[in-house]
Amino acid sequence: MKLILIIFPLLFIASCTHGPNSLPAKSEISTQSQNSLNDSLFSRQYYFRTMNVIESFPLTNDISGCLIGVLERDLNTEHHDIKDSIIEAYRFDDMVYGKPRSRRHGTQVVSIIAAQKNDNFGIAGLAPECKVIAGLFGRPAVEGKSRKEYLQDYETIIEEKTIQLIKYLVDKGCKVINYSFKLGNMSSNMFDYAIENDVVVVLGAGNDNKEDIRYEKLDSVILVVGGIDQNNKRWEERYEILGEEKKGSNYGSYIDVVAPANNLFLCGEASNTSYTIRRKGTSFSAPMVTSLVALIRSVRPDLNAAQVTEIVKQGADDLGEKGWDKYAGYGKINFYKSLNLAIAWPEDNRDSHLLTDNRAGGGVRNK
Ligand SMILES: [Ca+2]
Ligand SMILES: [Ca+2]
Repeated sequence: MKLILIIFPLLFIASCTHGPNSLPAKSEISTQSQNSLNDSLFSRQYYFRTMNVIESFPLTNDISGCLIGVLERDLNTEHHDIKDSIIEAYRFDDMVYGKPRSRRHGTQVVSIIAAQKNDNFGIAGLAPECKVIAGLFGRPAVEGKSRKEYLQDYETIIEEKTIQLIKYLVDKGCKVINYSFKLGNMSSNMFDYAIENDVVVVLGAGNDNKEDIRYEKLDSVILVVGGIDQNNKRWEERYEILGEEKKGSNYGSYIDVVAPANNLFLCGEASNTSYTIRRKGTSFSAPMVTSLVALIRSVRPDLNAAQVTEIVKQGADDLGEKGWDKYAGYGKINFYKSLNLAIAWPEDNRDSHLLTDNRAGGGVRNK
């Protein structure tokens, strides 16, 4: 069984200095310290340390954040920790929204990127300096359809809606788009409009603990993110449902980089002050990379998508066998190293600094 626990507001009040009725006044919000943040659950956000995020704070102090697009089913736009970061949530008239459960995944994903930082409350996002536009594809309407017909049509409809949402987010000016869903049988071309318009797309590799060859068709500018655990090993574990089913990060020739995928404390959908604990999956690794891409594009808006993705890979900390490998890609993302690389990236002859897929002494990526 999935270990999903929701901390409802009462429990949250008991565990935090500030409950929902005692939110900090603006004047109480202290300036950011070099080593820590005052968010109540910050001590549980181990990935700020393991991805060198804290060291990178001085590099992004005065940025004007770029726009981030997030594709989701739905989300809780009123959650206290993320509401100020979401400037729009686009919904279709002909899709179904509204069940609280359908808002869980989106709320969690957005909170990794955009939760308010250093506000004495909840968690800190990795890029709250940037604003989010959520493109929400909901669920297809079921009226008049059998379950079989619904399932047959599901991917076709979601693919069509995803293409429309990508165009919407790109035309709105988003510089990076997060897609924390399975590619399934949907076309790898559905991201083409983003690529043609120099927008970086970030995908989670999936949680099936296998090589999923469908990802091999993706354009090389798309970043595919695998998941690791707190010990820098590929995230992998066993659930016991109807016997034994193994779950873990997918892997293969398409993995670009990895980021933490387990034991994550995230905003919840149950109320505007709820949090979910110990969440897991590559759905949450992807928005960590999306956050880094957004910060890079904010400090260097002149760089193109290929250069930005290169900076993410070059700054990564190699894991496992030397060089690129199919489990860790180029390694674990490192905010401090990649943001420093971005700041130092030359303004002219930039393409001459692009890496090929051959790293000295390392493996060769097949994509
Ligand atoms: Ca917060
Ligand atoms: Ca490696």
